[in-house]
Amino acid sequence: MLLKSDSRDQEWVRAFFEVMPDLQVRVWPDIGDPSEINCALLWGPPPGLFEGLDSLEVIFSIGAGVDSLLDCPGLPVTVPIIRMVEPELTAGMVEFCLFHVLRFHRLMHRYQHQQTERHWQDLPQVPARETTVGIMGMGVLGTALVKQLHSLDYRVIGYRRQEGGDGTVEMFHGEAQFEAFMRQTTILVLLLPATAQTRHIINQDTLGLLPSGGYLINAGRGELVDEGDLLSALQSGWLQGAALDVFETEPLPQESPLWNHPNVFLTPHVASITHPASACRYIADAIQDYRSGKTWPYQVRLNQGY
Ligand code: NDP
Ligand code: OXD
Repeated sequence: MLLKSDSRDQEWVRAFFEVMPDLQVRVWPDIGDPSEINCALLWGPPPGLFEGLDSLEVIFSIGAGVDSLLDCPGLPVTVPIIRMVEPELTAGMVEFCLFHVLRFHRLMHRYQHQQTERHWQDLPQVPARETTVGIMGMGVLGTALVKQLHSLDYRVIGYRRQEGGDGTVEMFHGEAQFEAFMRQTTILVLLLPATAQTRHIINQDTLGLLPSGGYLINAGRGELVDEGDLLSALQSGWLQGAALDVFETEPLPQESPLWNHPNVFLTPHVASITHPASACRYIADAIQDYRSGKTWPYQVRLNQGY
């Protein structure tokens, strides 16, 4: 196993040892003979990493998102790429989104300003069932979030490319239903991957479809949102607030006006992280299943915008 990690090399090596004690883990860049390597677990691979990996059979992504992997020059396109799906990563993302949904719905951002000004004024308490949370990106993370939002009685709607869904949530699909989805959404949650189709999917025009006074939570990727358009929508008051974990440029540049906006809450791409212990169990199970004839789980569909 070739490991190029997210700066937690030793934690990953220990986790692999617990789950697959016989596995030889070679930590980038000290990888020995590249032709002996048949699996890789990667986050942000540098150009040149794939050189000489002639026996590579599968690539696991440390992250749920595979955009940085797909952008890496020399990526072997015939080798299966497997997305990370593990319970702690999912739980962390659900917590992050839930926290911000509750913050906005219960107007905590406004009470926070009142506290700064030492002046209280009661604000309306709108029942959760009268607040519509719209989720774009109804995959592993979006679907897990729906369950928790429902348990708190929120009205949840979802948007995807094609018709489908498990029937637990009202779904909108395709370009034709996008406007209807946006017009009904009070709190928009982005859990989409960064692809050619999703770049700047949130812009002046699409923000204009939200009802006035809405909110945005972006935990997907920075590329999804045109930050200039987002700022205009916040400054005009069309959007009342935003919680952003991901940005067009990361780390967020010092000069970005987002830092100082009173109703914008920023975190440095930490909405959720992959936990090595459960991730290694996922990888071990996937390898074992594959060897016994099953297909790889969560394989990236390169030709479908994945
Ligand atoms: P999935 O692949 O399971 O879900 C993504 C969903 O997005 C798919 O179900 C797909 O649905 C939908 N989708 C893709 N393109 C479009 C489009 N053009 N329009 C509408 N829907 C689209 O991924 P995960 O749920 O596991 O993760 C989602 C993203 O969250 C990751 O790609 C990553 O960018 C981000 N992430 C961020 C983290 C952070 O810390 N900030 C941590 C983990 C993940 P369909 O095919 O039905 O259209
Ligand atoms: C991921 C991430 O994609 O942390 O998992 O961004």
